[in-house]
Order: sequence, then C-alpha cells, then structure tokens
Amino acid sequence: MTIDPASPIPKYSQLREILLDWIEESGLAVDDAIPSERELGARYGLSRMTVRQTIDHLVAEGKLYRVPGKGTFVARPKIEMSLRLASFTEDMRARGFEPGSRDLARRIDPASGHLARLLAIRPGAPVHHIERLRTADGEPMAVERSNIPLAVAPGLADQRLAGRSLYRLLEEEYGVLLDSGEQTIEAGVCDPADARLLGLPAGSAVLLLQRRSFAAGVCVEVAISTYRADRYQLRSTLDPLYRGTG
Ligand code: 16G
Repeated sequence: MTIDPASPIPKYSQLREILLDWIEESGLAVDDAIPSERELGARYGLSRMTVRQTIDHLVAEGKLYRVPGKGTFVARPKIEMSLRLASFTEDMRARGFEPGSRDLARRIDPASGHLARLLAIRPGAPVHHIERLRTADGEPMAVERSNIPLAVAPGLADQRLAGRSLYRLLEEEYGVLLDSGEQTIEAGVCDPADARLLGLPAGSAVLLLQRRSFAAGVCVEVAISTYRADRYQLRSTLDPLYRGTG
C-alpha cells in the first residue's frame, strides 16, 4: 500500500490504515517494534510531522506504545470488559488469566445517606467496606471498592479475602447467590493514589464503574471500581432502535 497524494483522505489517516493493516496482517506480534518515524517518512514520502501525528493517534488508541529512547512497539490487545454479572475471578479465569487480589482496606462503616439509598438500607446501618487491588497474571487491572451490608454477611470481616473470590464466599458462607445487577460505566481520570496502585502515570484515563448487585431482589453489593482504560474496552451487540414501518 502506498500514500495517494490525490486522495481526499488526509495523509496521516492513510498512514494509519497502512500501519493498522501491518499490525493485523503482517504477523507483527505484541511488543514487536515498528520502523522509526524517519524510516516511515522515507518509505511513504511523508514529513516527520505527519508520521508523528499518525503514531500519536495509534498510541492514544492503545494500538501502539512508545518507549522513550527505544522506539514504538505493538501494544497488547485490550481485554473486552464483561457486561454480565460475573465475578472478577470467573471473568479472568474464562480468559485464561490467573486472577489475584490484594487487600487495600477493610472496615465496617455506618452507611451514608447516599450509600444507604443505593443499598436500600437505613442510613447509619453498618456496611462492610472492602477495597481490593485486582490483578491478572500478577498485573494490576482494577481497584474495586465494595460495600456490603453487615446484615447480609455478618462475619465477613473475619474471612480472609486475599486471593479469594468475594462472590464465591458470599455464596458458600452466606447462601447469597447474585442473580441480577445494574451498572454504569463512565470515563474518568485516575487519582494519584489509584494511579500508583495500578502502575499508571498520574492523570491516566480510566473507566469508572458503579455496580449494584442483587440476590432475590435484595441489594447485596454497591461496588465502585476503577478499571484501567489502557487494558479494557467495551463491546456490545447492537439491535436497531427503529424498525421501519414501511
Ligand atoms: C467484579 C465486580 C465487583 C465484585 C467482584 C467480585 C465490578 C465492575 N465488578 O469485579 O463488584 O466485587 O467482581 O469478584 O463492579 P470476586 O468474586 O473475584 O472477588
């Protein structure tokens, strides 16, 4: 493929397509280097600025990453975030990763008015607050902050959680089987503390999730989670909104 100077498509977009084709079809593997900006410029007859613009876009999209002084490399494909009521443990295992978790904080707090409304309990009622760093094959993926009414799982504070599944524990110890949930997902900027935990530069983009999970109509968990936007993407199937009436 070459750059067509007569095309109405900007040159940096044409180069983007060429590089994406390469990454997808030429057998370039994750962590393989792509040619330098100078080489690409010479090969396609483009200015260094145009090449840089293309690479900047592909880095921002998470297709490439740069290592200062070393070059530009093919990034790992992102993980598709499960849009089902799955535990982190189940989800990671299904993808062939070894799930892990590190306790960051565990305490019992009185529910604020806001949390009480979300959990449908009275304000001030005791709630387990559990903060965990979730890992896949040892790599930090998300910080999850779960709130579970004490009444749902009274002795939970005494249970070891590191390296275990919270949902499995709720099921096995308390007979709580989650059967429905709702979730919002929005873009956010990682605060400095979470950025350190996740191994991200401060101010990195993240996905902020708020999930309410229910068992037989009772809200069991309100979880507020920060997921790495450089490692996750969302995919959904689309049904037509309007069906033609003819
Ligand atoms: C999921 C849930 C989280 C829950 C966790 C339990 C989101 C986005 N995710 O990651 O709320 O606490 O699963 O996982 O809210 P576990 O059973 O592996 O501990």
